[in-house]
Parts: sequence; C-alpha cells; structure tokens
Amino acid sequence: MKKGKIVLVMLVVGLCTLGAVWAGGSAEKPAATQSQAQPAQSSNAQPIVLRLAETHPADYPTTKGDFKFADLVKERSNGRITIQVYPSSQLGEEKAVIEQVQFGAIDMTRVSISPLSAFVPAFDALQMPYLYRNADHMWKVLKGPIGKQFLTSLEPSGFVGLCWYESGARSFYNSKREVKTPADLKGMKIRVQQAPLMVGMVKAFDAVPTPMDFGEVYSALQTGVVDGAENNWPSYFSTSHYEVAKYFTLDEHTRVPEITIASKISMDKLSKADQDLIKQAAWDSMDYQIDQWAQYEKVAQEKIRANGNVITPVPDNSAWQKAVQPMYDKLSPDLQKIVAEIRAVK
Ligand code: GTR
Repeated sequence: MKKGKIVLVMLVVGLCTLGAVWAGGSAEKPAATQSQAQPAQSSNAQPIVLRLAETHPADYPTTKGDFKFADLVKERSNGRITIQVYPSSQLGEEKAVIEQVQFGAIDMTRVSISPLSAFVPAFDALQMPYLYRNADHMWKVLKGPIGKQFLTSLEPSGFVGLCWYESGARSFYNSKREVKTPADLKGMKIRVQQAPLMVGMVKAFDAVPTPMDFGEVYSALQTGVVDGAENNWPSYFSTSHYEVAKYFTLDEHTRVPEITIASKISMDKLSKADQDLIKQAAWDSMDYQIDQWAQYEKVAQEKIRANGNVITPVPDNSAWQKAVQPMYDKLSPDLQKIVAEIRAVK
C-alpha cells in the first residue's frame, strides 16, 4: 500500500472511532476493523456504553432495580447496549451527580426525587408530607397519567425521566431521646436531603434543618453535628445510622419516590429506537424493584428491632399532619392543583 493510501485508511479508521463515540453517549470503542473488509454499518450497530450512578450499595433494592434495568437493556439490544451501574456513590453524591447528568458527563442516575426537586421545583407536588394515603395510592399516581406527565416534564431541564422506584415512608430518628409527638422534635438539629421542601418540612416541626450529602450523615450523627435525620427502614439500616441514632419514630411523614433519569444530551445521541428500548426497559424494571423493596424492608426492620432500638409507633398522626398543613397553603396555585389531582386518584 502506498504511503498516501495508508494515511487515508488511518484517517477513515480515526473518523469511524470518533463517530461511534459521538453516537453512543460516553460510548466505548467502535470496531476499527470494519473500515477495511466490511461494508459500513449504521451507527445503530455500534456498541453503546452508558454509565448509571447509584448512591446505594450493590445489595440495596434500588441498585438491584438498576441491575435489572441494565439486564433488560442488554438482552433486548442483543448485547449492543451496556448500562454500567456504579453503586455506592462511586460517581459522587446525588446533588453533584444530578448536575453532571444535566450536562451529559454522567448518562443516567437513580436518585430520590427530593434532590431532583432542587432542579425541577414542580416535583415538590409529588413529595408533600402525608400526601399519599398509602403505597398503593402512590403507585396508582406514579404509574398513571400524572406520573407519566412528570417523567416527560423533565426534558426542558435537560433530563429524560425513565421510571419510578419504591422508597417506602420516611420517619424521624435521632440519638438524643424518644420522640412521641411533633413537639418532642423542637430544637433538634435534623439532617435533610438537599431540597428546599425538606428544609421547610423540618422547620414546620420547629426543628433545625441541616442539609447535607447522604454519605456524610453517619459521621455527623456520630460526632453530634446533627441530632437526627429521617429516612425509610432500608436506608436507616444499610447506612448503619441505626447504630448511632437509636430512637426511631414511625411518624411516616412522607413517601418520596425514587426516580431513574437519563441525561437528555446522552439520549439525544441515540436513535429513536434505542431511546424507546431504554425507556421501556426502565419501566419494565419497576415491579421487580418494588418486590425487592418489600423483601429488604422486612429484613431491615427485623434486624433493627433485634438490635434493641427504641421504635416508637404513631397510632394517630393528626398532630403531625397539622404541623405540615401550612406547607400546603404556601404551594403555588399550579402545584396545589396537582396535589388536588393526586388526592383525587382512587
Ligand atoms: C434514600 C434515597 C437516597 C438518598 C437518601 C438521602 O432513601 O434512596 O437516594 O436520597 O435517602 O436521604 O439522602
């Protein structure tokens, strides 16, 4: 081969490589060999690798949902699309990860809608305290037209909403004393997710909100930087917060759905067929995650009780509900309308 031809072949190989990376988000290597012997293939046939950030460890039910989602994508694309799940906050804490998803540095993430609401405030309407009658009510909302509308509404903010996951109900826990009524929370320093709504909620209980990353809460509880926090049974257990904050009050003040989102920048690089395949696979992983959640929640609860933690039941939550009522009054008329629609779902 003449020198000029060799340079040309190298150039073509180089361009194909670039093209494939462009086509596949933070995609992987293209097949450089195909430039010579085989006919050119459409960008659809190139391997695509997408990175998904997850804050929880590999055995946590949301992460199991992520793996299920990745398996479905791999299977349905005949191995062409890989979703690499990075558990245990390897790619960063939720707020920073959401920012990176927004500008396309991370392709996907599974997060709580609380930190997401700092970017898309309308999501407050889906996480108001004592909004849902129970988990069934929440799932009717999320799987129905309201939930689907919320997923779609993310696009102008740079995200593509893929699916919802279960996250149980959140309750308060602390290292200081048994909390039986909202008045017992008064003055306590409570860690919250980085979301204005959560800050407002803790203030509504006359406690002192301290927003911080999830990964910092254990040592903050241990060193007394905060007196308490709030979360569901599985997170209280998997983080070992139950070992440093033994008082857990079953006030179940809110159900905050989990969500899987993709970067609009990453998704726009894919064909419409691949986007649809990914969206459907995420949606189809939901029931598996809900089932994993139920199993893990039961085990977490048993282990925490066996550890001797002080678990305080709340048979009548009317005082708790009353404390957060002003938060509803302060919502914008648009969000009040959505809240009314959610409540009307039977
Ligand atoms: C968990 C949720 C995490 C994270 C965490 C927190 O329930 O699954 O994604 O948001 O709460 O409190 O920061």
